Amino acid sequence: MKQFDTSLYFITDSTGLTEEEFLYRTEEALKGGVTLLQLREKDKTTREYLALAEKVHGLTKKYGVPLIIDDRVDVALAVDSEGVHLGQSDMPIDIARKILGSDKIVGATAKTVEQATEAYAQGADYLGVGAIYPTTTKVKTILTSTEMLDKICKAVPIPVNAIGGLNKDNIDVLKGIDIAGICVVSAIMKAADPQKAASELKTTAAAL
Ligand code: TZP
Ligand code: MG
Repeated sequence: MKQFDTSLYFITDSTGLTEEEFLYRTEEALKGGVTLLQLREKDKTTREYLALAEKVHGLTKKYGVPLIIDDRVDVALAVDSEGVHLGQSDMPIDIARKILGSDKIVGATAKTVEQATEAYAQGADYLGVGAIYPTTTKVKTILTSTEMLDKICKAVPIPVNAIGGLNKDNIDVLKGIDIAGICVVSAIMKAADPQKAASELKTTAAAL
């Protein structure tokens, strides 16, 4: 049975880190209580992505947290991750669903109600919506208003997460919007103490 909790969804970024530091920070985040973890690599070769995914999956299994692989259905299948996350220019959701079957988590990025309802109709299990704030994380994205986030939450019955520039001091703008959780990269990855950052974010997000 597919079970997942998107309340504190941590998306990794290994940019500028040694593998040892990256894995250490990732494990600290897991210790801090992240509920879902996405491995997101944009510049690695397939072989490098696979090797890192195997290592990260070892960590996520230790903490009972589902692993989502960004962009790559083949890498997700190869490491038997719990799911995959697909953007608007990645493999279409319905095709990924066909390949992965009903037990895997398939997440989608949506910036409009139309994209959200289409992703849901094609079998997406959750949506990531943003960027809510400008972000310094390597990403080609445009800002999405909290009004649009609210509309998307009302348009689909699956969990919707907010993403983009979020940290414990600015997520109050999400109050009153029916999100299932928040996705963060820098707020944990670049924190002086990723474990503490994750645990504080979890408390703050839970109070929204
Ligand atoms: N999609 C929209 S914003 C973003 C992605 C992957 C990056 C979020 O990173 P950060 O560091 O939490 O702003
Ligand atoms: Mg993508």
